[in-house]
Amino acid sequence: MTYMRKNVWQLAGDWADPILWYARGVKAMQSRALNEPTAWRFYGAIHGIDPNLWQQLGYLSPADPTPSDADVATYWSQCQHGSWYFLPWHRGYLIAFEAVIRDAVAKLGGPADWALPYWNYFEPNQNQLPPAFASPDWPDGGNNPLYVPQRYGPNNDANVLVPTNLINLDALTDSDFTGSADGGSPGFGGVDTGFSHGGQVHGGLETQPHDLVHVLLGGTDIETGLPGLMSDPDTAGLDPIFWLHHANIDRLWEVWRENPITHVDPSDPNWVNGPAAVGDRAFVLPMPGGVSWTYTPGQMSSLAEVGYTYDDLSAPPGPPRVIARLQRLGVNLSAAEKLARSTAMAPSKPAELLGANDQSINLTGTEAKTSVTLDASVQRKVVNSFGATTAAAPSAPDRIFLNLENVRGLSDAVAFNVYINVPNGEDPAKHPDRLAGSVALFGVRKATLAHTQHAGNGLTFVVEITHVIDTLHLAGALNVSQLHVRLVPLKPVPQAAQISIGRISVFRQSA
Ligand SMILES: [Cu+2]
Repeated sequence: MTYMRKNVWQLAGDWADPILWYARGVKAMQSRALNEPTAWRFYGAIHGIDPNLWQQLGYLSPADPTPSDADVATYWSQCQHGSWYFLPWHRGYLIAFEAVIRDAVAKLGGPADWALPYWNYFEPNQNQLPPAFASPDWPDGGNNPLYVPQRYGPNNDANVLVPTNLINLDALTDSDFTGSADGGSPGFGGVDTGFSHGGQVHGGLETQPHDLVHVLLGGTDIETGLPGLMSDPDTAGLDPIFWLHHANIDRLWEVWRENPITHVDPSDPNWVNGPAAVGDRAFVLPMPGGVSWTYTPGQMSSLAEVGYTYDDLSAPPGPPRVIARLQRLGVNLSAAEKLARSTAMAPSKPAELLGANDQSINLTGTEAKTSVTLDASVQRKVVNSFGATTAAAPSAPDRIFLNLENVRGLSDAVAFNVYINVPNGEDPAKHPDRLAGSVALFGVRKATLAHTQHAGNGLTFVVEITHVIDTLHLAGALNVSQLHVRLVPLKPVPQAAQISIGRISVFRQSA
């Protein structure tokens, strides 16, 4: 039996069977007490829990029966972020959750082959929150189990949608699953870590679109300053839309793997066997009927083996980013394809620091600015890498990455655009060619508080700025001593969020 996960916007109606039965399954899970492993809130706590925040949001009360210490230690606070386990851990989480819902659906007389729909916000006219999640009412009467009031959207006005200009699928063209935390590409799937409930450097697909979508949907309650459920990893699993967002991220993993020549999952035993093989916590989830399921990342590598698929695994339209780049730099299509392939097959090179700003900066209000001073000798290597690309003998110039290091703060619901070299006094919004990328601080609060795994080091976000550097090169403006960086939040950042960026650095990585 292969279960089929379908596009939520292409079902037969707002309340077509897969979504109506999802709502009924969610309601069944919500009716279970907190200490039952297949309860809705138990499942949310597997992703993450902050008891204070849950209480403030009305999801925890002193009257709740607490699970045993053993259950808490085995199951709760397990989600993997900032790690090459991000994708496989969440795949298992979706599989187990889907089994729990399917079991509830079957017991209510619903379809035995029920599968979780996904939300592909990249599709034209499908970036609005699906209607079944937006209404307080539903066909069965009473409160809609899919509705939560704590979703504030990108403008904090409860219009919940994903602005498509802020998200992209660039990660799909990264040929390496595993990246490095040395300032270069963090890879498609993330960096090599142990068990990582909140790692420091987010991987490519995790940063974009995963983190952005979380924060854009969740937003902040402007009256209380509390995050929307989706904005914080400690509350995200409580929102029924979480599962449709993650099904889409999971689908994108499979879309990436559809290019089997250069896009392969890690073969390193530490990835394949997971953290339990080296004595750390196992990936283990409650299944229906009191069963507990332990899984490894290697077991998540094949959709055929886990028994489900998606109704659409097509790659996004247009040439892969790496080929489009080479063409823009004057390489013809067939040479670009050949070069992109040989580059993808080669092991990735270590990154080299090109420059950094000289002090930490705070991000409050509507903008923060800083300058990155470039090292002249390293810069010469970048310029030379462009010079080596000729039509007759093409080679791939360096890729350039901007790192926002040790980002700390108390609010995850902050997203901002990063611009490079916008002329002084001009509105960055009028210079889209200088937009390096968009970043959302999903997980920053946890990573800032000293009692957590990384003892307050904050998060590091890696933004590829190759396309902006190419633009400067083509305009003959690459040979400069400094890059000017402007961070422009989507909404003014309150002082109370205490967002700071320890260092902004720029790295080169040769092909
Ligand atoms: Cu997530």
